[in-house]
Amino acid sequence: MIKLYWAPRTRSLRALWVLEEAGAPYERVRIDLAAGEQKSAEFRAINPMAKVPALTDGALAVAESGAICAYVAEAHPDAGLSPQRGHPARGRYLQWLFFSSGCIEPAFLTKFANVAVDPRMASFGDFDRVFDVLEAAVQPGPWLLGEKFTAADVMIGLDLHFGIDIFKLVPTRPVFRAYVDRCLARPALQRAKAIEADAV
Ligand SMILES: N[C@@H](CCC(=O)N[C@@H](CS)C(=O)NCC(=O)O)C(=O)O
Repeated sequence: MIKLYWAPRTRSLRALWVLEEAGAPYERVRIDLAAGEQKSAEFRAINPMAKVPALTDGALAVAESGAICAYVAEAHPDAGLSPQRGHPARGRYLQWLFFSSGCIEPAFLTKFANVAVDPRMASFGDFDRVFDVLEAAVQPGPWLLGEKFTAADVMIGLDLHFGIDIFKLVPTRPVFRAYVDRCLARPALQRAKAIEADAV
């Protein structure tokens, strides 16, 4: 059975959400970050980066929330969270899965740190380009790939939710607001948030 190593109010929410969407049984193992449990040798054997989330499934271990989303989607094809190999939508699906760590997170970080980066050198170009491109991607809706919700919406939906509602880094645009609200209305995300809320 899948074991999710997680902590509340972290990027673990991505993993909780995708697992709830998949509807598959999983066990949660809470890592106490304040107590430094992420640095234990036991946990580092699962994620040498000493960060949550991380997941095991028998002998398999995977960390990085985007990779966890991809793994869960492929391990549970019946949930329809990823286009099959060879499907034309698979290219964009992979692109948006990787866009979070490749473009959105570094764009957030440079904005937080108020650091100017040459757009030709920065993996994300510049902050406005990232969110202009995302706006065009979510505009047709309801999801990134159209009618079908996928694991890529877990990554992008939470980035936009956090960027707009929590960090207040991304100016609210009507298209983003509507997309984030659709994400927040999903029962699986509500269950994931309830799991977090119950964890004191
Ligand atoms: N790139 C990783 C980032 C994971 C990450 O930064 N996790 C933070 C919580 S959001 C963490 O475990 N921090 C504890 C620490 O670094 O000691 C992912 O997407 O999963």
